[in-house]
Order: sequence, then C-alpha cells, then structure tokens
Amino acid sequence: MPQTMPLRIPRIAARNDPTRSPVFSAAVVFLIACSARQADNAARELPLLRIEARDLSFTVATEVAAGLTRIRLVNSGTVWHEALVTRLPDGVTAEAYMAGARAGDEFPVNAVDFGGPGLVAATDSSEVVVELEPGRYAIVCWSENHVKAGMIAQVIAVSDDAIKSSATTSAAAQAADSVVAPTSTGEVRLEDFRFVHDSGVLHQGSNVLRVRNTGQRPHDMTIFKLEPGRTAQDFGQWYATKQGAPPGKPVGGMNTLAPAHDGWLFLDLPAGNYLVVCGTPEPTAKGVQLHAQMGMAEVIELR
Ligand SMILES: [Cu+2]
Repeated sequence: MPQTMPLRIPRIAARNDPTRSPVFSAAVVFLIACSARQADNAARELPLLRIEARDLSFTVATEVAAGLTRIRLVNSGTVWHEALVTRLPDGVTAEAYMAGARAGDEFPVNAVDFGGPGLVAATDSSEVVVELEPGRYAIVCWSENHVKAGMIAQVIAVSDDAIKSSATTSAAAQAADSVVAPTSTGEVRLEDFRFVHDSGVLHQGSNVLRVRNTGQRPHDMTIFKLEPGRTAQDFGQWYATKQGAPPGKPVGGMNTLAPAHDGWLFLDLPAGNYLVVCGTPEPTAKGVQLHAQMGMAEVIELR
C-alpha cells in the first residue's frame, strides 16, 4: 500500500460550539450520559462475538447469531491489530480470501465488507455493532498486511429462525426476537471521499456513533489519538517510514463498510486531538492510494 498521508487536513474544533453556557452544557452532558447508558444497555442485550487478536492470529467462536451483533476486538498482541468482518460469497473459504490477498488483491474474492472493530493498539479493545446476514464471514487483519501472514479466521452467522427452532426455552426464543439497535449519540456519513458530520459529533467520554456508508465506494473510519503537540502532518510523515515512536496511537473505529452498509461504533475518548482517517485502498491512475491520501482525513479536537 502507498505510504504517504495528506498534508491538507481540515480542523474541526469542538470548543467553537456556540452553545457553551454552563447550564446548557450540563444539560447536554446529562442527556448524552443517559443516552449513552441506554445505548450501552441495549448493546449489552445483543449477541456478542468476542475476537481476541494475538501476533499474528485470531481466536474467535466458529458460529454467531445473524442479525444485530456486538463485535468486540481485544488486542492481546504486542502490535496494532484490527478485525474486518467481510462476507464471503457462497462456497468461498477464508483460505481463498487469504490466497487472494497474498496475490496482491486489495478486495479478494468479491467479499462484501460488513465493518467490524477498527484498529487498536496493544492491550486496548475496540467495539462495534453491525447487522450480520446469515452466511460465512472472514475476520481479517489488514494492518501491516497481517492477513498475508495468516491473520484471518472464519465465522458462520446462523439465521435467527435456526436459533429459534433450536431454542430449548421460550425465553431464549423471545430473546432472539427482542434485540434493539443501540441509541446513537451522533452520526457520521462516509462519502466519496470525506466524512460528513455535525461539528460537535464527538465529545469526551462515551460516544455511540452511527456510521453509514452513503458513498459509492467502500469506506472505513479509523481514529488515532495524537500525542500532545503532534499534528496530522507529523503522523503522515511517520506513517511514510514507520521509523521511531509513532506520534499517535489507534483507539478503534469502524472497519470497512461496503456502500449502503452501516453500524454503530463505541468510543470512550479522553480530551485530546484525534486524527480520523479512512484507510480503505482505492485503485487510481497513480496506483493504489488510501482514501486518507485522497482527502478523507480530518482532525477533531476534544477539550
Ligand atoms: Cu473511504
């Protein structure tokens, strides 16, 4: 993949919000806290697919219920990892996907990207909710092309009806019926090639972002917390060589979503500057470029 990042980064300052009277802020904080808590509760009711990443493999269940699913990546490795959830065409295996990746295909076997937990640093975790259709999925780490070293796993999403018919109690069957989508605290649309959102979409503390791909291309939303005093330009320069300590670290995100796909992204953010990028590759006349290099990047300041 290409190795430079954009130099022109729009800056969005949450502190410029005009509605910063103490009373208003307190009310908003209270409302956000409540809605985030409700969202957490709703998400907790959903089936959980826990993925553990090591260097360089995944440990994950072989089966999950189709429908709205909470997917949590725990990084027990020593380097950054991510977990793309991509639907394999009928009859196609994760091994075929890996073979395609090794052959240089950026989007192997026409798999359909369903999102998944974005890139996180060692010992950190990343969580999303997405709706899985019944079928076979690959869990893939594209960070540093780990997939080519075998960092891929396979999960079957089993249809709701199959689960209900095999449920041993009516309570279990009802549980399969009563899943509720998380309540979001904000929305980000992924377009070709920019993030579209309100200026105050992210705030300190718990965020539940609804992320929708309304573009014609696949997109992701990967978030890096910049070290104090470091800029997006610093990050781009470091990324080009990967020499020395990185000027920021990944704190999660929504992995690549195919057009018209969506999901919810859980983020717990302390104050600081965040670099938001789309790391999805695009074949262009100049070779393959990351969307971040095509302008799909911005800095959000949380104060
Ligand atoms: Cu993109």
